[in-house]
Amino acid sequence: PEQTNSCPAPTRLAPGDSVLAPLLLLHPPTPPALSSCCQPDESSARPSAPPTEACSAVPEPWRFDCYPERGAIVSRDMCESRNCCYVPQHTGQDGVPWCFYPPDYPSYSLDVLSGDIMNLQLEVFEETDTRLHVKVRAEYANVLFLIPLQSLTLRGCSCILSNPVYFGLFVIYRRSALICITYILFLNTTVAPLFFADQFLQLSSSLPSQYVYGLGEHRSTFQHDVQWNTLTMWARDVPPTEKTNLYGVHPFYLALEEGGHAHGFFLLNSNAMDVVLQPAPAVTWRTIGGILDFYVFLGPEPAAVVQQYLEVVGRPAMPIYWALGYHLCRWGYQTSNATWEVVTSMRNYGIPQDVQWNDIDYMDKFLDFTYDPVHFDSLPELVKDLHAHDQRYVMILDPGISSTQPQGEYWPYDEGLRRGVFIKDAHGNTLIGKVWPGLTAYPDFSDEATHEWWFENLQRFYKKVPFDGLWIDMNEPSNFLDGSTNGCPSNNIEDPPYTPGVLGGLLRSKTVCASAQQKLSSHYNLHSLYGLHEAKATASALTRLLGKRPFVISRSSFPSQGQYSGHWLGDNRSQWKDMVASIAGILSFNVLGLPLVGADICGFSEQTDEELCVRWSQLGAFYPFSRNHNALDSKAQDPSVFSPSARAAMREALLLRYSLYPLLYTLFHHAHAHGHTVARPLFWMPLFTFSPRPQVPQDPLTYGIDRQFLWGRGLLVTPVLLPGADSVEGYFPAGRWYDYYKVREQSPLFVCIISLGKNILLSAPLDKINLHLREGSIIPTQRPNLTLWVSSGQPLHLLTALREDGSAAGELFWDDGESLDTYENLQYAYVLFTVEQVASYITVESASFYGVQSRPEQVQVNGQEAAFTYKDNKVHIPENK
Ligand code: MIG
Repeated sequence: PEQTNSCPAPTRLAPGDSVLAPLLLLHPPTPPALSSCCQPDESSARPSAPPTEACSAVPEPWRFDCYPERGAIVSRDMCESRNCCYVPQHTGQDGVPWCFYPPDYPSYSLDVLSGDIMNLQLEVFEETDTRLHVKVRAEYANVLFLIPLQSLTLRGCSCILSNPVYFGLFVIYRRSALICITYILFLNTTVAPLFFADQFLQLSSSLPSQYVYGLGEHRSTFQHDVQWNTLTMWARDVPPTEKTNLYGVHPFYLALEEGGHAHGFFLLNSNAMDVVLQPAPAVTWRTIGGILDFYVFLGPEPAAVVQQYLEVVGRPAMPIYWALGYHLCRWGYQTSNATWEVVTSMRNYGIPQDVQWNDIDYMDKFLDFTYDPVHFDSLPELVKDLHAHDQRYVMILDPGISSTQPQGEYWPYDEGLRRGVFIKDAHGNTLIGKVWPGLTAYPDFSDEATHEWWFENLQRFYKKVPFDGLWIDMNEPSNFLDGSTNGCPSNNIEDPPYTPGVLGGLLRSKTVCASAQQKLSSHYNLHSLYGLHEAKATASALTRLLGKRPFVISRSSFPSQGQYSGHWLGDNRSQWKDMVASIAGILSFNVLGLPLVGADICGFSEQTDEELCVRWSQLGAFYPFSRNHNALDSKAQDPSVFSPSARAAMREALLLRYSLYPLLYTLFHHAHAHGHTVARPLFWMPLFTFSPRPQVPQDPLTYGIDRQFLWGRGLLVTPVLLPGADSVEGYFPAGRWYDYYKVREQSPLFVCIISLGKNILLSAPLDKINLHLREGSIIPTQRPNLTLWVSSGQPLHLLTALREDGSAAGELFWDDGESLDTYENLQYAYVLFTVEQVASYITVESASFYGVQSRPEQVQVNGQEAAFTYKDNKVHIPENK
């Protein structure tokens, strides 16, 4: 308690204050005895095992793993040498640790640890009414790597804790003040010991429920499993596999509480880590570097949690309009003419396509910034032709720069070497790995000088091939070797005392050495930031080059990525289960601030089949980022290769997407301007600006749904995810849901489902994806075209789904679709639509518009030129006989 004197009292609330507020307590539960963990030198004093009865009394869900080393077969001796409880489990009880911390953890030790830190500095900032920021670090330690992130510090306190005191840390309650005040515990870090050593930092906390989301990048259901589930984070090139670290790292979760309130937790840490979920429910963060720097977001609505998170890491960029069109890609086009043929047959069949892509096939010997002069000789003309049809061209770039070209013949390497832009090994020599072009050096994107070099490379290549956007792959960074051609040194960085459960067992597995040196820090700290730094360099180069919003799609990602790029979910397979998993992936990345996300439509590896590809194209038409992509040896799967009926179904789905573009674009605006999500789970409730009460999810049956999703608040997508089906069951939360097609056709027949919250069987023939409009929404649509080219000025059409009381609302954000910062520079139109009452007929007789700066050349009503008057900045359209 003495140590907490400089901290402010728990947040004071004014009487009758209905704002939910945190209560922060610094809370050492019982004065703990000095542990051997604090005294690593006194290892001669053999610790004593905790009493057996006390150990057995710890409920299984609450056993916190004291021997997390993967694959370790833990004996009693090993366990008790850490002063932990040893209770072996019967087989079949998977996951319950045999070796766990004793209930009051009076003492424990982790024998493999060195560099235990004795004095810690704890800083607690109440940065906003809904955001706490806590930093625990070594006192006066400024040598540690800190991830630079901007955020505003409003109020705070700082205190020094010495080791015996930092066992507990704190608990956070939510004050719930309806009739009488209750406190709901939602975070309690006193449930297990806290560790703070050089290469081992661990914090556990209880969770308020098993409803936990986020924690990317993983192949899992949207709601994470809390049955002893370890989610390891360390950027890795591997086809999406369950329980495996994947391409991106996002140590942020959103959790629901009793009653539907939500909070978020973000550990700002880039080191390899395990995040363990267990059925208590509880979470353990176990990282091997940096500091414990975390944020707690108080919601209380799920949407507000994401908003609050994005205030810290940055909101997603506003995409250029064509990013929302249909993208076609494959690995293995062989030639530019073969690529061109696909584009042509798509046009001939009248199937929408905005963007054509090329994979590494286009490169000369797989060298970045070159194209194959033989097989891709017509590439510049293809790009010209695309532009002439209002279409765009995107090509892949890998980070690996060939280091074996004859001197003077490959500028990217020669110049890169001259400027020192490549990652160095522990001895300061250029680190050499191996990727597609053979031996390669890796640009160090943590260095601004590398950004300039990258830009100049792009500028030179652009003169040959005027691309429109870039696809950055292999940026974990991926390496066909482990470490480098020279291996890696053996030391604590390469082989830390504790290695999280990374695939391959070693940090250097299929990447560069952890001990490699980058400008900002060692690769050990920067590894998972590689994709973020590359995306930043790429987006800024594109902006300089084209003067428009940059289009970048990145495989690896880290918090704040959305500011620079979108993401695709990597090397999935042409299987139904991969299609199912894509929805969870898309929902997760929306929560993580990367709404521009999609999976490879029809599947990447393996062979797709027509039915799967039709169903996938229907679902993919509702991915925020919609791209069909295929692996090298798989047979063609673009819409043009299928039977007339399959082709027609795919075309229909894409036309549907294109007709919904005004809605999709508006949703991206809200993501960019306000931190909203684009694709949402069914439990998400809208944030109403003037709502008196928080809109919290009320229907627990929706909490686990990830086979359906929403676009915005109003459009429900219910895809078929099984072969041979002509119907699909979907869940309809309470309210009215209007069949989209019947609304569109202005069908006089029954169009709406009035649900009390139930599963409903829907007809779903192969040419149809079910769509429903939630009551109260107005969505702007447009007549679809084969591209999204904004200036084509397709007419808009509003679809309105009234509530029972006759009200509905919606909006449209519209601008030129490509200029930078139109929102920030006020170069946009924002239109709100509202309907207040039921009326069978509304005839607008006349209309007046005030504040029109100059006399318009023409005014149209329902597409017809109309008579009007203009006077005193007022346009008046008189009654039209
Ligand atoms: O080692 O560029 O995830 O989309 O087609 C494989 C070839 C490299 C992996 C990407 C995939 C791409 C492929 N790339």
